[in-house]
Amino acid sequence: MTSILAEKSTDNKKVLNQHETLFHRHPANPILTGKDWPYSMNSVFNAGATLLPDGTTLLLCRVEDRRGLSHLCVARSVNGVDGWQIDREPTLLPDVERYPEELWGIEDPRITYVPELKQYAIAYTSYSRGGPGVSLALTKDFRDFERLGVIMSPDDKDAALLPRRINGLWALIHRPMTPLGAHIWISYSPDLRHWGNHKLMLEARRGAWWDANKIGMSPPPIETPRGWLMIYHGVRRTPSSSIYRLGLALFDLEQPDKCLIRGDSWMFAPEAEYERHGDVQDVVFPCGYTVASDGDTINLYYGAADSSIALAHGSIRGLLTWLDANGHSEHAHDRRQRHG
Ligand code: BMA
Repeated sequence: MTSILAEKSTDNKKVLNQHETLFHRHPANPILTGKDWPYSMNSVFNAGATLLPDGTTLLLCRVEDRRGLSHLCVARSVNGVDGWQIDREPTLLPDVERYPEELWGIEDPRITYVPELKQYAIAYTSYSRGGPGVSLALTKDFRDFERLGVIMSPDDKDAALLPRRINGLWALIHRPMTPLGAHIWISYSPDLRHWGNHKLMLEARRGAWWDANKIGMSPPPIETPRGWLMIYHGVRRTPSSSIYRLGLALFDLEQPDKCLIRGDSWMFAPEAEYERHGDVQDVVFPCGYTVASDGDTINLYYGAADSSIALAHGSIRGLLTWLDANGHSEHAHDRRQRHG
């Protein structure tokens, strides 16, 4: 990990306002744009990601058409960087006849491989007349999909299934909007269809914080020996627009609503031109990652300014070390919120 300012200083001395670079942007960024697409569309962004058994990287990309409605399209690459084979036609289109909640499109898929089912579970946003809700689909091959329909009614999004049951129940992380704000919740189900036992997992902070008022899980959480490591986005509203930045939090493995540590500052933010300017300015929005064979290197795929897909790599160990140095237990945070 390098410190940007330490790099610049001649004697390499640590300076006070240094910050660490946890994710390094790939020099080929953005790695996928609308120009790469084999059919007419507006933009491509916010892709779910997974590694197939043969090592191929698969991205399930959100493609927005020229009406403004989104569908999903698969892109495959041997090295996860270039040489993308993009499906010639949309892979998963809204099916409004049977799933009217998909009326205004399907967006922002998060992929989880579920060993017990030997299938991939895709949690995605279905944009209904009543607002965005969470839908679930299962697939073995990203060609045929079994839809389970809406599992969290609007207004709810930013969802992913955990890869295994917790105490016998499936667990879904999601972000319902409530009158108290946009916070991250976790819910449980015996059968992936009926959901309950809803628990608040992580609250948006308040006031001037970078993650005040509106947060959401970004890619599915990363399972580490120390807990579920979550990359989440915080939305800072400014007088002119919003800034989507990324932070980190760690949750108990067997009781995932229990937050162990939450980072104070953001750790990744729009800086590059393709992140700052596009259809929606100042957005970095990862929906997926792959982990390299060393078990530590994480390749984060993120939508940039709602206009392209970019890649950055980091180290899972590095993220945990940063969290130890730059985070607090939620207990301490609650105390500060009350008194601060
Ligand atoms: C969020 C989601 C994302 C989008 C982001 C910025 O609410 O809808 O799909 O990338 O806004 O527009």
